[in-house]
Amino acid sequence: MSQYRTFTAADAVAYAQEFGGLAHPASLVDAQEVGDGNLNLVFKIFDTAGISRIIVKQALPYVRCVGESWPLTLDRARLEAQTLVEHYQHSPQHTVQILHYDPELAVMVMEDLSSHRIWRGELISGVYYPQAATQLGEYLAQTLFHTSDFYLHPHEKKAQVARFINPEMCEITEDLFFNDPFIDHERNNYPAELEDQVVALRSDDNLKIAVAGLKHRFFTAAEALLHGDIHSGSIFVAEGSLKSIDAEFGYFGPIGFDIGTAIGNLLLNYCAQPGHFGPRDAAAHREQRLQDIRELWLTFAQRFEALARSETRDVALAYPGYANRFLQSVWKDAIGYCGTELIRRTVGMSHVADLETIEDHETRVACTRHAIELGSFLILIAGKIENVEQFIARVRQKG
Ligand code: SR1
Ligand code: MG
Repeated sequence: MSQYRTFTAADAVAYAQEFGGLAHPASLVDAQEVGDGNLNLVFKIFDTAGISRIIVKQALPYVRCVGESWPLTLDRARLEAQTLVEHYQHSPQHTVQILHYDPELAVMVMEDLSSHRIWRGELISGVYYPQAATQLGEYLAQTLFHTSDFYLHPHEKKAQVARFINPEMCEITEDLFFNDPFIDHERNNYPAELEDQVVALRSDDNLKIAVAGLKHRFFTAAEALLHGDIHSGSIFVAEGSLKSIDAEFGYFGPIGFDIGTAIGNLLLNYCAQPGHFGPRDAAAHREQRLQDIRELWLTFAQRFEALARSETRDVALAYPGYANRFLQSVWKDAIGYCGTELIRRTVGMSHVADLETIEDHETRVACTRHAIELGSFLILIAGKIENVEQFIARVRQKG
């Protein structure tokens, strides 16, 4: 019989006292529930001086933003903790530290990141972290390389794939990214003014065939242990520091999915700029986002290739030139998945604050239209964009 119960603030304090690893656990006295994501409870645990010292996160047995009508596996807490522990081993600077987790209670205790801020909020406010994209590229290279067949023994890799089977969370992605926006679905959510554009997506054969290909690879391509939801709301930043959190969608999938999700969220911020700033600042911020995308991809690709040169254990995969060939396929995947992120965040159910917080309705609709157009364009031409400079040129071409 499961011992699961939903935590109160008092439960969270008691749990942090027991499992937070602090020298003086009795100094933890208070908790505040601060979860603003779609799925979970998140408690900040404060000491007697009112300083937040530790985080207690618990999965609810349903999708928080929808309610009990959408039940969801508690096993996602185990998968999240396991993914973050694994990623921490390979990129401790850029992964939140898990101090303890309990699969029965679907709860984990983790380091407090109050000195950091959620990247999405900073991007919306126009606060630039010039090192963040490089650090994200480094995080992705380290975690994805070291959980791939380049590095893991084939037996270990297969055991890891089994340990990270995550069917229910993958199904959410499979539906929200690759199905809903391309059919008439009740979960979809977009302004009435965009009906013509959305109907056009549904009847574009080339687009739907390309999306089917992306979904097929999401089903089958167990290339590495993905974060699985690495958008700017899953990333904490501070000056010179970046930490990934929220890995409940972690599973072994196509590397381009993580890269494309990250780039897609930078492009969503790019599209939203006219809704938050006047023309000069909006243009400057857009240049920053394009520079972020360049840094992210180049850092990822250079670091992955360097790791492949020095640490590949598989004899065939170590053959000179193969890692570079593989990265070309990752790049094409990433462009396609980036396009699906743009479309699912605008046409589908799960939107982003970059666009949603634009106060002027007409501007919000115009920015959303831009994101959908860019998304479908990128999906369609993914195979023809050879490098990041061509990618940036194509983005500029679309306004
Ligand atoms: C039902 S969950 C909707 C979205 O929220 C999460 O953050 C993921 O991005 C998911 O697709
Ligand atoms: Mg999340």
